[in-house]
Amino acid sequence: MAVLNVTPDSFSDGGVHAGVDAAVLAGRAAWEAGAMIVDVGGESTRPGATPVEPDEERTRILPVIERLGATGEGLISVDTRHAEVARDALAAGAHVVNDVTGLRDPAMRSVCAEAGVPAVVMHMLGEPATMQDDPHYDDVVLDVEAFLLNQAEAALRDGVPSLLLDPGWGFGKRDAHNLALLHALPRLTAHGHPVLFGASRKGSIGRFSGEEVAAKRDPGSIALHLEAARRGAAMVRVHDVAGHAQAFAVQDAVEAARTDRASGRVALQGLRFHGRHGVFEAETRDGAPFVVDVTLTFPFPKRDDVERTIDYGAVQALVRSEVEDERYDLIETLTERIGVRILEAFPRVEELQVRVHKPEAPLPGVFDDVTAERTWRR
Ligand code: PMM
Repeated sequence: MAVLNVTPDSFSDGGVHAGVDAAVLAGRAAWEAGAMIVDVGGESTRPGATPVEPDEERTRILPVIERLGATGEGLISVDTRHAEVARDALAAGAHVVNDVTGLRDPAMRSVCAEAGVPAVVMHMLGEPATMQDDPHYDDVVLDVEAFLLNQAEAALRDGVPSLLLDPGWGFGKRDAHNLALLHALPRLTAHGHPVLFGASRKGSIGRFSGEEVAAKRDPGSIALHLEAARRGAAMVRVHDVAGHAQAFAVQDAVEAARTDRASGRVALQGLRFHGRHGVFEAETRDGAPFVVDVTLTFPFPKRDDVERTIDYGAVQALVRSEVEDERYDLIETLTERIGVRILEAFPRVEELQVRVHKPEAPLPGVFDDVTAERTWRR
C-alpha cells in the first residue's frame, strides 16, 4: 500500500503532492513501482496535527481519486475518519476505506457495507492531537487485539464484507508498545483477517536510528516492514514503494531457497534426571525427577560424519548440567535456560523445542504430569 498524502502539513512529504497533477503522477508511479493499493489521504494524523474539516478534506482528495480511478491502473483506498468523506471517495472511484479510528463510527461501517467494500480497522489510542502525550495500556498486545476484534465483529455484523486489521504503529503508543505489537503480529494474524502494518518514516525510526529527517527514514522503514512481513503481516503501508519492492523481492528469493534446504529434525525424548527445582524447601532438599524432551531442526549433513552435524550426546550433556547442576524456582526458567544454552552452543539449530516435565510436582490429587514448553525460531 503506497502512501499518497494530499496534505500541506504531512510530516513525511509535506506539501510535495499538494497539486492534483503531482499527486496523480505520484499515485501512478506507485502502482508502476509495484504497489497494489494507493492510499489517498487529505488529513494528516501525525501526532499533534490539527483536525481537518470534511469539506476541506474532500477538496483535497476527490479530484485526485477521480483522476487516479479513471486510469483503471490499480486499487485506491481512502485514508479518512469521516464517513461522509469515505462515501464521496468511494463514489469518486476508491475501492477500500482505511479508517484510523477503526470504524468506531457506525456511519462509517454503513458506508462500507452499502458500497460493499473492504475496510482497514486500525487501532488508535485517543486523538491525533494528544495521543502521544502519555499513552498507557494494561497490556498493549491484549488491549489492541481486543479492540481490533471487537471492531471487526461490529463491522462484519453491520455488513462490511471483509477487513484488514492494523495495530496502528505510533498511534497513541510508546516505542516499547510499537515493538511489542510488532513481535505479537503472529498472534494478530491468527484471527483470519489479513494484517496491515505501517511504520513508514514514523518518529520511532528517528529515535531508533538518530535520523531526524522523516524523508530519510526509508531504510529503517524497510527493516521494520521486512520484520513485520516475516511475522505474518499481509500488507505494509509505505512511502518508498520501489525500495520496498526491491527488499521484498530479495526476501522472497532468500525464503524460496530456504525451503529447498534439507532441514530435518532430531528429537531427544524422555531425558531423565534428578533436579532440585521448585519453590518448596523439600524440593530443594530432596529433589525430584525431571524429564526433558528436545527437538532440534537443522540442515542435515551431506556426509555421514558426526563432525558435520549436531552431536546429540553433547546436547544431552548440556541438558543434564542445566537440570542437575543449576537450581531454579520455576520449570519455565529451567526450560528457557536449556533452550538458550542449546542455541548458544549449536549455531546450526534453526528451530528448537524444549519441553520440561515435572511428573512429581508437589500438587494435591491425581495427575499425570506438569510440563513447560517453549519453541525458538531463528
Ligand atoms: N499511518 C498514518 C496514516 N494512516 N493508516 C493505517 N491503516 N495505518 C497507519 O499506520 C497509518 C494510516 C500516518 O502516517 P502518514 O502521515 O505517513 O500517512
